[in-house]
Amino acid sequence: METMIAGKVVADTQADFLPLEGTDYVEFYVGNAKQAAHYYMSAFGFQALAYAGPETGVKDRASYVVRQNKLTFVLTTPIRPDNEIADHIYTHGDGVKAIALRVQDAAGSWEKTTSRGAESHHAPEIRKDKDGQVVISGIKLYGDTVHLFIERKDYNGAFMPGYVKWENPLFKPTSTGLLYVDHCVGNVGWNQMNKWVGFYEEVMGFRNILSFDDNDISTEYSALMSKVMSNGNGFVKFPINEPAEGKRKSQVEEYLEFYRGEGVQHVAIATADIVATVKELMARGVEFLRVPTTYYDDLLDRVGHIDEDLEPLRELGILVDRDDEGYLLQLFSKPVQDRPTLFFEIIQRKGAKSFGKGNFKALFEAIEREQEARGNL
Ligand code: TYF
Ligand code: FE
Repeated sequence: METMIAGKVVADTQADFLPLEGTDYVEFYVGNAKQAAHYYMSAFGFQALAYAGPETGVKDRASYVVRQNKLTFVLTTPIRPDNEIADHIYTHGDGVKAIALRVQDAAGSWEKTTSRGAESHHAPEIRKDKDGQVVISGIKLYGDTVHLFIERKDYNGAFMPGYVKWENPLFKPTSTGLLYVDHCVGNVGWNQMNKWVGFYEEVMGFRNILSFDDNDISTEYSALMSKVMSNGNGFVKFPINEPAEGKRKSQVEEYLEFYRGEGVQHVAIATADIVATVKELMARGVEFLRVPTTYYDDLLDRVGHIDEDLEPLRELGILVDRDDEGYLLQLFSKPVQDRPTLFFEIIQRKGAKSFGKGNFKALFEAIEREQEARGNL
């Protein structure tokens, strides 16, 4: 069998022992899930989907599930101080707890990964209701983050057993065109990148498709290193960043300090029309990083012909980069909570399978201006 990796045809050395169908959902632990759900609906254009909480027999938490196209977010908050969710938000603030991956066999996925060295989060658990069954298992990732394996072969309910359908016919914000998770990036500690690269290779059967060292990703001041891990079919990609020594504090160090440990740095979300999506997000109050307008002076010399008009890109601050296979457009939000931790990337791929290396310098300088304004550079 042959597989495309970063545009090159390579022979498969082994069959994919952990077939992943994509990201099932991302679960956030937050201080106020009712209000967070409202933010993702009103600002990002998600729809209400399902709810679990005291009214449905769950006594220690409330979870709101929102969905837009193939993108599903679960916003969970503790409603007591003495549980793992409360501890998580006390330490980390709002952030990503779980990246849930869709599989055909949640028990097998757990058995294979734990036998290859993953630490269990929880053994396979069958959840049933009148709409069918879902099997969930989980393994531990960097920091307090986890991967869940979700098997929902014949489940016909709103989300999964334990949740009830949740809707409000009076509040159905229009979509902003967000489609699915393109990639999720983790920030890990000093000298920890290769440990997690090894985890994805050995435990999950992923491959390292791209690497950036501190020479690629270094501004005048701070630095980081990054390796992109991809599963066999390329549906699931996890770049891993670690801080590197620079003149001043790396953005990854700032994250580690405020998140109090390793965790998810950004979730990149695909759109088919980044100009329309970003316009809509901005009009609803989502804040984005801005590069200087000089970025656009020589943009077309750098990336060649693009289908989009330059003017809206300049106006919105959208970044463009090209690789061997095509180009991509991307833009990064400011952190979505008061700690300088999690943010979102909006990405439109037009053939490119890379991550915007040509934008790193302009992007990281924009991030450093924010770090400086926070007094954290
Ligand atoms: O996912 C990526 O690799 C790109 C680039 O702190 C990037 O989005 C890498 C590190 C970072 C911000 C963006
Ligand atoms: Fe990214």
